Amino acid sequence: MADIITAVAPVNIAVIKYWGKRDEELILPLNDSLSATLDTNIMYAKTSVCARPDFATDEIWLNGKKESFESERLKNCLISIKKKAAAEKSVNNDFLSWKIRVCSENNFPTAAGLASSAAGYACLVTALAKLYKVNSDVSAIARLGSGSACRSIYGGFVQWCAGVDPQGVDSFATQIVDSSHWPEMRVLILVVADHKKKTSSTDGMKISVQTSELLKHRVQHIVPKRIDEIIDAIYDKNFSKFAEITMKDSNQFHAVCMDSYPPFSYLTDVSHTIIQLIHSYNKACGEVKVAYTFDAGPNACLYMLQSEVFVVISLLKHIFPSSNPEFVTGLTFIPEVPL
Ligand code: 2P0
Repeated sequence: MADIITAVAPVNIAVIKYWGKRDEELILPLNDSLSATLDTNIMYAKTSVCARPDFATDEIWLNGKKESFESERLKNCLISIKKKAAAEKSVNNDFLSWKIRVCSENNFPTAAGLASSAAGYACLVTALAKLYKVNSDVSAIARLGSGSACRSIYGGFVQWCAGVDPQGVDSFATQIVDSSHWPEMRVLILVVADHKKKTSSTDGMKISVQTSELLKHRVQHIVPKRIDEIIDAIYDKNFSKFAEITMKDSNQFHAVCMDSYPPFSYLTDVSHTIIQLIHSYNKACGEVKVAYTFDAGPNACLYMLQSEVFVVISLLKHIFPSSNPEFVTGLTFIPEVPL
């Protein structure tokens, strides 16, 4: 019997956003980005892989549905892992020539701006690395599946360095601190909508790179400074500084979407209500206690310290009475609140 290898990978939520590529094929970004990887207790991808000599073709099932293996991104990940395994001589050549079966599922809405491709490709590459016994860094290979996936390879706070090399040899993820550095940090996910988004991240980025002057300014003059500042805030556990940078970067990313031509928007009225609510809450507290950030979708991710969780959830239940928060305890618990 051939071994079935299973891996689990969490989503990551960027506080300095990746938006825009300098190379579409190699998935090389225009700017560094930085995120926190969430615990695997609620939102994760799970992938099983298996290689056998009697499989005629490579096959993949996503969330129970058979999909084509003809995606360039998928093939690039498999080829790159096999190349690494061959270079490391970690398995024999016969094993490398066998076809594989992949079965992957997410336990959260796919393509609704909840970093599903990040968790999915990080998980696939981790499972393949285990299958082929690759021990070195595989974040650059996860990047070939989906840019943000490289950050889900590591836990804690993770930076994806854009790099300068045209072939991307210096474009990979590194851990800034592990999750034990700031154990009081929490993320609350507010599910505003779970339907598929109209403009995919990949398409949206292309439009922004071609048309947005604000994106050019952001890449050259804003992000490098913000990366340094947020790393200092993380090292110092300075929540209000961390939160201010996080919110400003989310706002600038969505401003870039509106500055693109034709413009597109991922935020809904509910998203905007959440933004105003958090600013009102912070003002009432007299200091910044909660940060919002939105990816390519309307769902809000709120960063806060453990001490704020109870009161913030109470406030959300008051403002959005139909919401039904789920509480899950753990080191970094992530209550999911459908609004
Ligand atoms: C991020 N996003 O840093 C940003 C913020 C969305 C908004 O990374 O084309 O799915 O596969 O590299 O990784 C979403 O982009 O795009 C993303 P591809 P990806 O998390």
